[in-house]
Amino acid sequence: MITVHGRASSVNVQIVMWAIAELGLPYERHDVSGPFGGTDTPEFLAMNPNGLVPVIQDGDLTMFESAAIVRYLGAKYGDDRFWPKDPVERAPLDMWAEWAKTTFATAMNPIFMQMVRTREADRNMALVEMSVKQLAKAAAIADARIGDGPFLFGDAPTFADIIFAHQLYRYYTLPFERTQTPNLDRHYERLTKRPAFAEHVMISYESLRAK
Ligand SMILES: N[C@@H](CCC(=O)N[C@@H](CS)C(=O)NCC(=O)O)C(=O)O
Repeated sequence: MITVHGRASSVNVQIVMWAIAELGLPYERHDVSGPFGGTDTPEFLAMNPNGLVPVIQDGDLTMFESAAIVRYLGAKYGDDRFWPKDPVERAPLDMWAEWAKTTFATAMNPIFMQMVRTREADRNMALVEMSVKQLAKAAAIADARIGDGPFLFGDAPTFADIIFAHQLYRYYTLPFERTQTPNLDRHYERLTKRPAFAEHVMISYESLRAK
């Protein structure tokens, strides 16, 4: 049984929950962080000195950093499609996973922080504009990679898909001008019909909105 500490509305908890669901693993999740608090206790800080979620416990292992957690789950529980054992086969998946975290998500984050977590009067719209431009470039790259898909690497989702596409609910629901990406649009449309994605990623962020 895997224990996940973190609220369902956190995008970094969502990536872990989606991976757990795709892998069909038993879990329990405790609501911690944001309105639930609990990240500044000595017990929590002993698990993650950053005071951030998610944290998982699996047997004697405790770990933080969402993408590292997805890689661990893939290596421990995934089949050879989800987590290729051969480093040469796995390398391109990991390349796209890393790109997703460092390029796509890095452009998404300021848009989310400004449009949801910042009151309208305080928003830095120059930062939003710059991030929207960066994101358009990244989305076009993802669009070309996905093509007919249905996933980044063929017919089944891998750890790279989770690390990339857990951002797509916010990408498609935040109010900003998206570039034309028909393949990515179809990819998202297909994901919305996937129970694990719908349950763990398509979660309203209204409770996070700055008032
Ligand atoms: N790089 C970390 C970032 C973790 C992070 O920033 N978590 C946010 C939620 S998405 C958090 O714990 N914020 C404090 C809070 O919600 O109280 C990861 O990927 O796990």
